[in-house]
Amino acid sequence: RQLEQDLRRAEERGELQLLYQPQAEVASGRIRGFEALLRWRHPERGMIPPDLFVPLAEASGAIMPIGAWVLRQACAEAAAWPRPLDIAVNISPVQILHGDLVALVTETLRETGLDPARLELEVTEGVLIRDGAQALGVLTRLKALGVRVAMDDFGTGYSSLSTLRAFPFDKIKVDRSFVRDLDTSPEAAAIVRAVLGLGRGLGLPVIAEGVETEAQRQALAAIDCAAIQGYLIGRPAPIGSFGTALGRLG
Ligand code: G
Ligand code: G
Ligand code: MN
Ligand code: NA
Repeated sequence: RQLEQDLRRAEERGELQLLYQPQAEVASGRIRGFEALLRWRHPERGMIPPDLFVPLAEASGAIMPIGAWVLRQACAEAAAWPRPLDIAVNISPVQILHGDLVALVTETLRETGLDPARLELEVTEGVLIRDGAQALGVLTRLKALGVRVAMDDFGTGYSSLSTLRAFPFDKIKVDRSFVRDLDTSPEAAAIVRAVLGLGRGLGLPVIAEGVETEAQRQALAAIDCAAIQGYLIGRPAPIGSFGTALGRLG
């Protein structure tokens, strides 16, 4: 309860922070973009992970101002990068079902001057199941703005295949649970291969999340997975720590 009240004021007190995690091409190692990941530095409790406070914020409605802050902050920072790399932002189902996300994105792109083609919105499939018609309308209008939509945590939901067919996604992010077991479990490897085949068939790029080891990277390269994200490439960190990569690569 106290945490919920603190959360309402976290944004105006400057306690929210975005970390960035690089996304890279497998073959060249070249960084192509970053995913923005939200952190809350609570004055007494220290760093509170999003797994803990995002659900709270969704239940209380605080996710609306917080989500708006995340989008604005990520777009404003990306617009100032020396290279026009992609920026991926996680969107809560609550923002899709209860807010005017299309107006928010429109306004944020206008205010920050970010090229819409650089912005990728990450959506999990729960929202699509809860209210498919509303979600389809929002995603379609978002895409009309020129931004891309990625399906996050792919493979963990109930209806991934039909969801992919029914909604206008631009990218598939393979959940890290499959990547974790890639070099030890033939079943996990078969699933990742199947997702890559699905992506090829649908014309959608696939990125593997949670790549932690060189063995996993090589296993992915061997099955023609083109893009990866994970601790092997870089942990989520303040954008300043990628200064060289930002200036040198892209
Ligand atoms: O950064 P970390 O790996 O701890 O993220 C844990 C979870 O929190 C992930 O599911 C991630 O998608 C989610 N998350 C991180 N940042 C944001 C954000 O800005 N908005 C929303 N809605 N979820 C986020
Ligand atoms: O659900 P989403 O994909 O947005 O979640 C991203 C989360 O995954 C973040 O909390 C991030 O810190 C975490 N993450 C990113 N890379 C790795 C990794 O290589 N291993 C593990 N275990 N977690 C990772
Ligand atoms: Mn994500
Ligand atoms: Na994920």
